Amino acid sequence: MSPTTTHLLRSSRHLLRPQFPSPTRALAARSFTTSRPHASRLRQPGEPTGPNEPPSHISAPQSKSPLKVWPILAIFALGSFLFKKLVDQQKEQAAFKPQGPISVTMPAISNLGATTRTSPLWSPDKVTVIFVLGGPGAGKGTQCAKIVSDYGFKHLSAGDLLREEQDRPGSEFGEMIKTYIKEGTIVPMEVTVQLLENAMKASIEGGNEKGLFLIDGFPRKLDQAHAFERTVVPSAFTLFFDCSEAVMEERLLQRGKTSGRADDNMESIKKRFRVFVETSMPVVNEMEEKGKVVKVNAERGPDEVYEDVKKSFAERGVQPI
Ligand code: UP5
Ligand code: MG
Repeated sequence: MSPTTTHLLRSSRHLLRPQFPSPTRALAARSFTTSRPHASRLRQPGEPTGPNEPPSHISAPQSKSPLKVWPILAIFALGSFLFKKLVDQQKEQAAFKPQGPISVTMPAISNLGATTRTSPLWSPDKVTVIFVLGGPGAGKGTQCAKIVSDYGFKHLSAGDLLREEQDRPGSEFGEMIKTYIKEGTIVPMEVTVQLLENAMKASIEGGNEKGLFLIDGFPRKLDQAHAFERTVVPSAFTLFFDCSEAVMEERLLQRGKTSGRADDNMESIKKRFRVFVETSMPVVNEMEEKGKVVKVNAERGPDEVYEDVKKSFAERGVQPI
């Protein structure tokens, strides 16, 4: 028990003990002894209990005895003490309240370095980036796999990197990424740009000396496009796979039977389509205005689509290895 508690308990015990002034103490003692002889028979209603007590129908004069004040003071003191303890306890609990998901993740995101630079990490002479865009299920991943084997590019899918980070044990972004992907919305760009930069560095250090990258499913929002080109490297151009929603929906539902992807279901697919039109198409449009878009019809079979890809690469001066 703390010294304060001990002290308070001691004072409350002191408060509870009746401290009669001596004449009152004598009176109380006398009342007790003088009422004893009457205790042997039943008192009649209204009969005084002792010689000093008036009958009950005569109202007693207001007592000024401290006997009635001390218990009230004692209760008040104890009450204040308990109230103070309760307030202190609540203050303590508030101080150690665990932080919610937003206050935990957001400062960490704002501390990510990639998007805070004022100039690009690499020059486009040293590192070649081709953005690969298209609606969900347009065939970006399928075509990238073909390009890699013929052209020697390193394929980095922003979606795959996010899913890897989501599943990485101990990731502070895992839960957040999971929610964004399920809802088909765009993960805050600081996370995605940082993941891409890390993967590009690792690839260059691991032997991708030419620095050739296909960045698939990115940028899907204007802020991502601007941040990446400002702080990582300006892109060479964007390869855009043009496909109708009906075709994409059929492909995704088919893939959903075995993919295990949390967003390959009708509800998520609809949301992804909407986000693509509202958020990602403005990126394609802006790139097009700059003359940096290569559009390919993606509604045909994979090989036919790839033939067109090869032609457009040749037109842009990109040669197979
Ligand atoms: N298929 C492919 N081509 C075909 C063809 N020509 N004919 C017939 N079938 C074809 O293909 C999809 C399916 O279609 C496959 O079964 C394939 O065999 C068949 P795929 O090549 O996988 O298409 P792809 O365009 O890559 O579809 P994907 O579903 O991967 O596209 P999304 O853009 O939706 O997915 P991504 O992984 O890029 O992103 C997922 C989520 O991550 C986003 O919704 C978002 O929440 C998040 N995200 C961000 O937040 N930020 C980012 O920067 C990126 C992603
Ligand atoms: Mg893909």
